[in-house]
Amino acid sequence: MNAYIERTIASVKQKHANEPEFVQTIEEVLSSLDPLVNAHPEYEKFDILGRIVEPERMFTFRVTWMDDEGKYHTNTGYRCQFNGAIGPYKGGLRFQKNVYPGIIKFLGFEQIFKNALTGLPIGGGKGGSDFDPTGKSDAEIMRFCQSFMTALYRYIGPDIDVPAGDMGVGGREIGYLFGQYRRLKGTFENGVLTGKGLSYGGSVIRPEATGYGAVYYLNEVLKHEGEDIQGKTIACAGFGNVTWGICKKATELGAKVVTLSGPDGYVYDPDGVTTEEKINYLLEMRASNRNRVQDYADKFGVEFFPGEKPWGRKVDIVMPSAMQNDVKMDSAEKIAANGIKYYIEVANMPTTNDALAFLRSQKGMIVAPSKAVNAGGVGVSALEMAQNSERLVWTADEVDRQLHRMMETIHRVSAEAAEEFGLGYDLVAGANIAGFKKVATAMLEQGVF
Ligand code: 2IT
Repeated sequence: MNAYIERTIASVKQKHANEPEFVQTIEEVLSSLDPLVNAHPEYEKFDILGRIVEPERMFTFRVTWMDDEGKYHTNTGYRCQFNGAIGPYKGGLRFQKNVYPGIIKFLGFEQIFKNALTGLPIGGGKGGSDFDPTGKSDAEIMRFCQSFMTALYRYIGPDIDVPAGDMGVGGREIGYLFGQYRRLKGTFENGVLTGKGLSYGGSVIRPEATGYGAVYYLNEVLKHEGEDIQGKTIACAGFGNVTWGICKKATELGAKVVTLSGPDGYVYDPDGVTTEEKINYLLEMRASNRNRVQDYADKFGVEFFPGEKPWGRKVDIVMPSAMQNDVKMDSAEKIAANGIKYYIEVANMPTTNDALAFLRSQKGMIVAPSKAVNAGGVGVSALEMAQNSERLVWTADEVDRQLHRMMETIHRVSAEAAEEFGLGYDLVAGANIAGFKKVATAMLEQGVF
């Protein structure tokens, strides 16, 4: 490997030994960049790698809130403004009890390159809190969001940093966060957040965008292989917003999602999550805050596998769409043994690095990386920002058309970047190279700081 890359990885490993997820993404991205860094000695001269692995700014803040019994609780809030070379920092907020700096940094780092791949002017950022929304009442969620925004509002803005949702943060939370921002600022700056409700500046298709975009990307891969999506079976994970969008679009195109998962296990529905009733039930399951996928099996009379993951199922396409490190070596071996041809990552970093390397080395298997596949979500967030700044509203057809084109372009640009360096149809390396190159160019042109 290029010596400058090796030195950068070694120094991140040493400095962030207690943040394994961050080290993992750094190793994954940087090790793809060998041919690019070899071809660009100016990267080392101006220390692009050393600079890009260091957040421009990252801070924590205190979030104290009152529960329904009048008891006070204090959580930690985070915002990482990782890289602003190509646009205002942009990225979601994650509310989950396991949130700590290593999670925020890995998500922020991935976000830089994902956002660059959208082709739109957005930098990389991420934030969140170790607040656990499970079992909280609506009033508790509101008070938490108000306290969170009270601490954060001075440091964000439509041209500074534009948060959105991620796990634990959906339309309801964005509404409370925006209400508090507006109350504190005294201006109607709705471009400060995306994923808003339609009544105050949200974009149509934003809730569907990540899942729709993932299926559009999948469709490009299938076209490249001369195959049709019609009739294909898909194993998904989770049952949240992203998986919901995949089920909707897959159904529309004649494919079917046959597995869903949760912390309690997975369900197998051989008929697919294809009816309106089933697809809508995913929303109900999420809104119930129970975080149990067994509810789906009970309701629709399908099999539930407690404590298991769906990756041993023989399907046409695997789309891990739940969370980081969901697919480890043991699951990867099952996927390979089943002869599955399409491994399409959806969640941020859903595969451990050893499992990812193993899958990429399988002959005939096509692996697509999440930072490309799930970029339609943040891409439509950028379209929401554009509508807000123009003070107008686009139609669903217009947004969907732009999303579709964006995903085609991301797939093409990734494939071309890999091809340029003689790597063949390597979508993982291609996405890393194309995303990185755009940000590095902007950094070089703006001088050293
Ligand atoms: O991981 C992601 O790209 C998101 N959670 C969406 C970020 C956004 O700004 O819409």
